[in-house]
Amino acid sequence: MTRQTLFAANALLPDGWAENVRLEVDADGNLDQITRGAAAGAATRLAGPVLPGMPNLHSHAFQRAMAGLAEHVAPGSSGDDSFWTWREVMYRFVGALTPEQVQAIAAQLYVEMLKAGYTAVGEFHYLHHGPDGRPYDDIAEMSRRTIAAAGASGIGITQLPVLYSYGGFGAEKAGEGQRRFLNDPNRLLRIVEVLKDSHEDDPQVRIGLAPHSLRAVTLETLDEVVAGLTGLDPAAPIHLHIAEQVKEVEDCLACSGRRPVEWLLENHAPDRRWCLIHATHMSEAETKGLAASGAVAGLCPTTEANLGDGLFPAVDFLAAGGAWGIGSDSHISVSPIEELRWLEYGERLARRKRNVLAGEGADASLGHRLYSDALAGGAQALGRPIGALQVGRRADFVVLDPAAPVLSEMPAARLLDAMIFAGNRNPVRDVMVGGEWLVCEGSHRDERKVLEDYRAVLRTLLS
Ligand code: NGQ
Ligand code: ZN
Repeated sequence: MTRQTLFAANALLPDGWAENVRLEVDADGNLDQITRGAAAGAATRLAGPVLPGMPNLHSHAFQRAMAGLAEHVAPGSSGDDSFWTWREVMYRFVGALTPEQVQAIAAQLYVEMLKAGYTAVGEFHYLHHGPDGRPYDDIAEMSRRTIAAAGASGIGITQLPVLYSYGGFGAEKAGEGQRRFLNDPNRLLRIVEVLKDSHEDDPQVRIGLAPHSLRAVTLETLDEVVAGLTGLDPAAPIHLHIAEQVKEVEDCLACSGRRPVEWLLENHAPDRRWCLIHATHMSEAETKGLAASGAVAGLCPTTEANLGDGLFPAVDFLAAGGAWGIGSDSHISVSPIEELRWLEYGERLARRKRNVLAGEGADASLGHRLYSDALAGGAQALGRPIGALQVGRRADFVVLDPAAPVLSEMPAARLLDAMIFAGNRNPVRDVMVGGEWLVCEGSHRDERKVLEDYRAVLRTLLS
């Protein structure tokens, strides 16, 4: 890659919108100089307002291919569908997926993410083994597939191989539908190690780890795997699903006498390395405790709505200064706009108020607050230098379409409000990741071929 000099009439810098900004990108794809009030000179002029690309901190890539297939009443469920019946559908779907299919699905998903303005993904990856539960010859085969899809599409990836050992609280035996997921801490750490070796020098890849949920591990295996990861990389991200469903809270209470977040805070002191996915059901004390811990709350509002989880206590968590970011999780929607919009709309509907998450300041832009919080939390959770137009970070950014009707004549201070709350058309025009242009005028460089492969996979899966 050669050095690039770019010029934006408007760019969202860490302290807000700035005019006439020159962005210099070095040969490694990092921002190495940013000048406000600059002259365009010979720089490449960007077509519209420029935003840092959004990190997508929670993805189960394979689920993209089942989006829409669980939106009818499941036979035999007597109309009483829930998260738990959806999970059965998902387990059946996952039963026969091959590594090639997973790669093709992930490639399609990552292209869609880039076109929507996500420039990095946290892949919470638990589909490790063959359909009979036996590991592939290469223990990290499946993880390599999502990393390869990310590499080909150009999106940055934090691969989080998942520790899944049990079927429920109290070391309950895992079920048939979970056999492709299972590892003990040793084997999981081996996956982490081989992936780290393969991607040591790649600035687009970070390796962390994810205990699936408190349902799938015990205190001992959680300790063991976290200690092992810390030995390999003391700052590596650790993600964990927590307190998503009421039944999960009840089972945790029955087993340990503690609620899930309470249990984790007491037994494992999560810190800034941690990202707690969902954390939907928290008491006031848990909400304050999680905010104070420095861990990121990984919110996935469209999936949480789709699965009937409940509402995350966003008002209290934000008031307590908690860090948070967004993920598209099951990918029934792949749009940072929709995640941020529904985080706010959930609160409006529940409270019958408006501009609920805007925070302090009479003229505060709600859109700006949501977008910048999610950038910071997302970057922290993915453990990569992303999420800001700032020297030393990756050159990951999105150029908005100046011709998008909802953005017309909008002053910079209202751009993010309009983008998030006032339209359905994707306003992303161009996307650069790590100094490479991946999306130009709304199209990804490989989208045709990627879609063709994805269609072929779906034909097989649905026949
Ligand atoms: C997952 N997804 O691992 O894909 C989960 C469902 C579970 C979400 N929680 C399975 N959204 O939690 O057991
Ligand atoms: Zn998840």
